[in-house]
Amino acid sequence: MRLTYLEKTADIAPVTDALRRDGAVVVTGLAEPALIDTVAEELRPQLDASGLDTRSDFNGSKTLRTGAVLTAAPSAAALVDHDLVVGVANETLLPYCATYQVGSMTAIEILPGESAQALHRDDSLYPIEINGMELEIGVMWALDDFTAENGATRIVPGSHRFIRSWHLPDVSGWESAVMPKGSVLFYLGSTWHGGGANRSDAPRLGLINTYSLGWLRQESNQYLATPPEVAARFGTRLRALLGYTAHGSGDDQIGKFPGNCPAWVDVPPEPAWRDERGQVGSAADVEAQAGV
Ligand SMILES: O=C(O)CCC(=O)C(=O)O
Repeated sequence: MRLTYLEKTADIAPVTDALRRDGAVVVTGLAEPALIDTVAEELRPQLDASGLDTRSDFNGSKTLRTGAVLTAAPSAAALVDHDLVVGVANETLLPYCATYQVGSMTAIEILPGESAQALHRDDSLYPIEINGMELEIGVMWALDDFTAENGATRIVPGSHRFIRSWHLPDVSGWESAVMPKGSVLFYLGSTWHGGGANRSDAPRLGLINTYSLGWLRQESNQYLATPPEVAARFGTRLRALLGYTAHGSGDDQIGKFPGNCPAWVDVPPEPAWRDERGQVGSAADVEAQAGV
């Protein structure tokens, strides 16, 4: 199985279909180069200040990482809240939740000489697996050209169908998500993937945003990464995505907040994000079933 590449004009349906079928898909050239350059420039000081993490094998010792992306780079809002991303997340996650949320936002710069990151699945954070239910998706924006030499994300197409077992799966079928700057790689939380080795002489910068079911705890605390006074500068949909809204409705809300918060969203802008929880057995249902 090979990764599918779609044009930036692709609709939500073919992207979602390929994501569900293969566990990952690339849409090329989705964001304008000028926007990507601005995001990269805004991230630069925070990335440089972040320093190398020499303690973690997983994060790499020649890799810069920074969260609090929107605080450093407000222009990244256009990527986090992109219509295609939200459309694909709606299709993939809303069957299992009333609202979903940003789980993490991380700019990752793989420097020359870095070795390949261990392949992994992002949803192993959560100690449950429910057949057929995706807990999260990952969305990796290429802020540089991603090449096989500079550490393009490695993806194992089809690996979302691997069963979890005591034994590690055969992940030898990985493929580099080679894509020009401004492209985006979608992958399921259950898909095996990881950063590539950088054997080039230039860094590789990417921005990974994950989106997870709204009743799960966020991987990185977005209320601290983007505090209310910063979040309040962004639109309603993005604030809801950051978690400044409750999951569910009526008596079945999670994360509700009755106080004052400048970023709070009472009703998410997409109605489908908060359907009333189903109740069945009313007189109307009985009549409908009987075809009255
Ligand atoms: O940098 C990349 O291409 C992927 C990084 C990744 O998957 C991770 O750090 O969890």
